[in-house]
Amino acid sequence: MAATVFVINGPNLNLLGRREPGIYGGKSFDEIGEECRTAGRESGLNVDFRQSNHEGILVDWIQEAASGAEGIVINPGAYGHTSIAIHDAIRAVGKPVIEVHLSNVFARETFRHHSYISPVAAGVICGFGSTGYILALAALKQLIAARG
Ligand code: CA2
Repeated sequence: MAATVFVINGPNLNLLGRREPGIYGGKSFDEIGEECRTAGRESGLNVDFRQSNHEGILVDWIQEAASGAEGIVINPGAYGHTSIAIHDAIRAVGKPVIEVHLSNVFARETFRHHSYISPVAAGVICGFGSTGYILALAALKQLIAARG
């Protein structure tokens, strides 16, 4: 049976494709979601793709993954740079978590260079646009298999 994984997206990512294509690419949020679901189907993962602008909802979803998913891919958006609450939720979830950013945050403003998520993530992928989500799903699949 396909393992369920959550792909959790933070604030403003619902705007993808509408503005700043030079930084975040031209694909819409829905297009990236469809690509993730397709990649999941092809590799035996059931991808549950979500977005919220609210920190507490993101925390709720990470907690939900403890019983509802085998792993998480998260693009925390700007909350990655600020949120101790998301850091704590990931520490507690007991499932592998991979952090993704569309842009290369290290080639941008210094306030984007620090992440509260990276120290509690199994790995980080940034700078590859929407391909980063597909790479993260492939890596998560391996981490889940290795856990048995
Ligand atoms: O590169 C990424 O994926 C980010 O997580 C995107 C966040 C940013 O705060 C992080 O530093 C890096 C921002 C998402 C905003 O997305 C927009 C998309 C279109 C138009 C405006 C914002």
